[in-house]
Amino acid sequence: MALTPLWMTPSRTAGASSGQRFVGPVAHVITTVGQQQCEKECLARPNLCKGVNYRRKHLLCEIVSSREDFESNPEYTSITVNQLTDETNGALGSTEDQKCVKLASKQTFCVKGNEKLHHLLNQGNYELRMDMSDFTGQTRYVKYSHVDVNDETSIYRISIAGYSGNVADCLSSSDSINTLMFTTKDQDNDLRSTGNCAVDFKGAWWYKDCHCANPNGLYLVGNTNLYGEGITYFHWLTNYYSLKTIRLMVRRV
Ligand SMILES: [Ca+2]
Repeated sequence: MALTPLWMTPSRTAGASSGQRFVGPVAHVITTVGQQQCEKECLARPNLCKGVNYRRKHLLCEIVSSREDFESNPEYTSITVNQLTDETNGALGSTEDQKCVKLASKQTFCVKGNEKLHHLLNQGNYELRMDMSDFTGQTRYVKYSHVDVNDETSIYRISIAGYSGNVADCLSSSDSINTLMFTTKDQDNDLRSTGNCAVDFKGAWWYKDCHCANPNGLYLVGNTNLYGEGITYFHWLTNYYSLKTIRLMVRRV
């Protein structure tokens, strides 16, 4: 695994506050973590992570992607589900690429966070594919023949159906995320009355009470005793195993 130490020197990882910000697609945002954990998250993803922008004040860790990783399956467009509000202080969506989506009509919409996803999916019928891998080289996938994400006024309510795959369904079964709104650390839209799932499980997602899959969880590298806080997929390796990768992709059908 080739690592470039320069990316991880403290002066660069503190880029957001020092003005040496990494620019590029944000592959992953982790909230309420320390800087050390943030750097570990990047080091654990040598093929994906170009560097991190860490915001001490907000304990916000932004994993900036080296773009190539997203081009391995040309049939699909990789998607990132984002925080809703941190963008206003510059933590997200700081580049044209993050803010804008080019539509088939050649128009370009420049929008924030999940609004971009909404505009992309709004162009037609899209399917969703989620590829997963563990640390022993095994892979699993699930596919949904329909996915749509409504706009900000609906708090990015998701519509998902038509499961197939080689591991049990986590997104449209009894643990369905269908019709749920998006929850972040500072926007509690989940169905858990006693707390915020994004805070409890260190992610940002369409949480119910709380999750069967946690694609934006912490990169805890395999077995963990932090229940459900990792990048988990319950029906494959339970909530006590943090996967190596979960990649969300969409394709127009
Ligand atoms: Ca709640």
